[in-house]
Amino acid sequence: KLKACLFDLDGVLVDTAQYHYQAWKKLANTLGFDLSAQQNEQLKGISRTESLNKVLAWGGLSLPADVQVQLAERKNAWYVEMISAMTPATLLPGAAALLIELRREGISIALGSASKNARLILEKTALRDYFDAVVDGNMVIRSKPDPEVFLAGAEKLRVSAAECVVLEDAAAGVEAARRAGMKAVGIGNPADLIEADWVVPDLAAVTVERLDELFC
Ligand code: G16
Ligand code: MG
Repeated sequence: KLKACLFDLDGVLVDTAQYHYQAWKKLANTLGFDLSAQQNEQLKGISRTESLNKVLAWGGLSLPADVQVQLAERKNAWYVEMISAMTPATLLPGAAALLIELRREGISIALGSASKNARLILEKTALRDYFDAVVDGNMVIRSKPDPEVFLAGAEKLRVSAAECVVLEDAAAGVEAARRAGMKAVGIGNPADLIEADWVVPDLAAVTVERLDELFC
């Protein structure tokens, strides 16, 4: 039975996946190459360092560690500038309505994000108070597709994995949910999220009743 929902942040509740893409693209462009939307798909849900490693590999670059640190910082500064302009109006369709319905129905809510900027986004969008627990990129060692972030969320909520649904836009996040033994709702294109139990275009299609049906 459904007891808890664990939300990914970027690309599920807020459209920051676009900002990540813009910032990585800008970084790639300054290094003399470009990034495709298909390549960006592979950056979703993975950590900043792992993302940089992929981007540099696509550009055929191998750079010293200190330069890599500077590049990751530069990308993050552009990204933070973009998220700093966010407001409570910048939520994705259906996000607020679903959080309100979950609270009303007594379903616990946790955040399971790979981002080290998650707290800033929650603050800017006034989302923090919806969450009974927050697990972000500062609190886990292994990033998605490792299940650590979601298992830590379930533990904080004191629910078992089998009672949880994860809402994720990234293939790596859907895989993390499956490996945690949780149901996974994919947000986005079914072709990118083949491992999900159910794929929807956005949270507007999700209700507590539909989530309950995943457990039948
Ligand atoms: C997000 C994004 C990833 C990003 C990661 C780290 O995770 O999907 O693309 O690389 O966070 O973000 P930061 O550089 O802000 O620490 P999620 O799990 O919220 O989708
Ligand atoms: Mg995401």
